[in-house]
Amino acid sequence: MNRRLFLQMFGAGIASLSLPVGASSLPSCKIIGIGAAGCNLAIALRQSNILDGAGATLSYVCVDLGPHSLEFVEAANDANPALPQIKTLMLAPVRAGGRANAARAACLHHRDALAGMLAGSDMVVLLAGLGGGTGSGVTQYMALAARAAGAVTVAAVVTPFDFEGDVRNRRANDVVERLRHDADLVMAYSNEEWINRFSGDESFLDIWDALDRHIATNLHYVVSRLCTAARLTGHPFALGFQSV
Ligand SMILES: Nc1nc2c(ncn2[C@@H]2O[C@H](COP(=O)(O)OP(=O)(O)OP(=O)(O)O)[C@@H](O)[C@H]2O)c(=O)[nH]1
Ligand SMILES: [Mg+2]
Repeated sequence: MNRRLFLQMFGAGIASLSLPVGASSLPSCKIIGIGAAGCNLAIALRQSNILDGAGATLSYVCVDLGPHSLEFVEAANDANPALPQIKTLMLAPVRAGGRANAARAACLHHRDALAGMLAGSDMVVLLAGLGGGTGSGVTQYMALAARAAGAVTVAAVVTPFDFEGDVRNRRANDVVERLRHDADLVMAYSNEEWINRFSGDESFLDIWDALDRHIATNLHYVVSRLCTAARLTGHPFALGFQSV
């Protein structure tokens, strides 16, 4: 992990996280993929099995405003029926089409379904690509809703390439800043910085697959540390990430 990613992962404002779980039960961890990139990340995370040993009871759900990404999720469920099934929730039969406000409005319209989805979760992991409409709008809403539900909230988000333009990049950076206030831990990964690590011989898909694996490995670290501390102490605990 390079220094910048490390700082983004464990950076300013993240002094501690607490998870109110008794010693007798495993904490419940809800993994929520949002929008196209978030659905892809959730599918990859489930496929990797990497969180299975983290010490949490896992459940997966993918949220989008239209059917397209959710159809991929259903196909991934069908392709691997032995793995935990990812539930799907379509917030509205329309696409945000780059409009984060439309995505937030859709969340308000479906607020009861979203609150029901979060109820009883000790930990919520939000996965999304920022810069478009759905990931940007829904992730902000869900961070606040997860906090209101009393869950420790981790947001693992991807920011756009430079070629996607200033509007998308500014929107993504604004959302990252807001998440730093509204979520307990923000893991922000830049597609632009990630692609610059590669020589140029690799395909786009290989590069994104590698990023999926990198995010999954980091999430395993975060979720298992939270769960181990909960198991050992049996009462609310602090992870003690230091602000830098
Ligand atoms: N790492 C990674 N990044 C992705 C992937 N798909 C999209 N992105 C990035 O995520 C950003 C958001 O894209 P989407 O996820 O398609 O957008 P959305 O959240 O569905 O929003 P709208 O469709 O605009 O409502 C893009 O600008 C890309 O930079 C993916 O599979 N992996
Ligand atoms: Mg989309």
